[in-house]
Amino acid sequence: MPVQLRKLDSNDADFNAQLRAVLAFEAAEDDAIDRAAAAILADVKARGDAAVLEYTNRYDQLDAASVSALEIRQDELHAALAGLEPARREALQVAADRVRAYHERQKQECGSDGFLYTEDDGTVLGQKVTPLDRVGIYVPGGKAAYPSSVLMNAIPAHVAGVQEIIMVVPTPAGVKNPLVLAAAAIAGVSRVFTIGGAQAVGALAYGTDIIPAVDKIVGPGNAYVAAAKRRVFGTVGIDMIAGPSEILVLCDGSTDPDWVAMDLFSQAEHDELAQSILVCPDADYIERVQQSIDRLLDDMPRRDTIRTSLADRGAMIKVRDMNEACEIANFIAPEHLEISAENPLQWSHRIRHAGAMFLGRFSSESIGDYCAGPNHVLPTSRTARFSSPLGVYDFQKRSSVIQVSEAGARTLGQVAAELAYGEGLQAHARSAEFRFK
Ligand code: HSO
Ligand code: ZN
Repeated sequence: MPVQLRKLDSNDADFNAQLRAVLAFEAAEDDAIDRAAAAILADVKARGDAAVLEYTNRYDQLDAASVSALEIRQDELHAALAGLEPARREALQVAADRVRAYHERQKQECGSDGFLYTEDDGTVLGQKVTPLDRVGIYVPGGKAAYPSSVLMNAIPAHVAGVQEIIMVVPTPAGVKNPLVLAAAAIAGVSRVFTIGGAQAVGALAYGTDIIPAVDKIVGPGNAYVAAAKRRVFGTVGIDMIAGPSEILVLCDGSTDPDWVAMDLFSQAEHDELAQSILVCPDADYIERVQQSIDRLLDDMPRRDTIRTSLADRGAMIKVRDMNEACEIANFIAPEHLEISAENPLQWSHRIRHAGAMFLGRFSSESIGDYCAGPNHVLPTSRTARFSSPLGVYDFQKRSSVIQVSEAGARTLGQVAAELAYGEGLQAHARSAEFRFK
């Protein structure tokens, strides 16, 4: 059964409205789910391990005797790694090494050392960068259990210098994913618990006797996990609430249309709600990509998911030229942007908003998903306008450093006191004045 993607043309009078309709996505904020998550969190906060154990046994069909029994020890993680088929083990190792190398570079170049400078009168000012002490990584256990995401979440934390990385992964009916365990072994995860859902988020946020409270929780999860993460934000940090994954391909018409079709599939196979869009100035080429889609789709094991995603959320947009294609990309601010063109660098200079840019026809998003090195946890749903890929900086924080010299206490103290009187804050003013009067 073929699938027709929606076709848009930037020349149409109501193009902007059509484009907004394509992009519209209402995150299902379900009150019932939010209330259920809130109740579980409150129970975990009140009863700790007993509540975590009850929910886990109930929802994951287990009969563990204690939360300790839900911990997977390091030797089991390493056994999972050793048990992998050699080619897969090697691939996992190569991916981990490349992700680590990229994030090491990010650590060096994003100011992890902070700074200090001294003013003429001896006052010293600076910024100190420190890693978080302990973070939690949520790994989904259902249809979207991605070992590559274990690497992408844990490695930057490890590179940032986080001392303890606690991973949680639900194991319905006790089924453990060996590749997920192996990835945890490679990525430097400290402890793993087979718990999930809102109860896992609660355990990580509040801590129990057995599960240590963390400072930040990262990683994707289902609607209950998302609701629980929203609710514990403030008690702990969170990374983001990710929406469905997206790809935008800007193509000048010079790439094999089969390649582009498969790139659109690669995002669509994640989820019925995933979004794949092609933007191209050449109407004939758009038609050829549609033909490739028709020819290639039936061979895909996940064709049903791909078909639904492309039919409901996919689009092909005919534009005047590549300049206009870049403007549309900036408006969409896609999670993944492929610039499949003869001179991708030239066009990339025009792009301001994209989670990750894949330049040139050889850069498939899938290579970035696994092993190019940059992180695959990226801002979705147009949030690339204001946020960045998950990185080492998400596992660090900054403290300001102020050391006022005796001379500085006079000059700066006068300024401070003047402003404090202006705000009616006598103690502030006197506190500054004591040091020079
Ligand atoms: N494209 C996904 C990441 C992923 N793909 C994991 C395969 N495995 C979101 O960026
Ligand atoms: Zn992917």
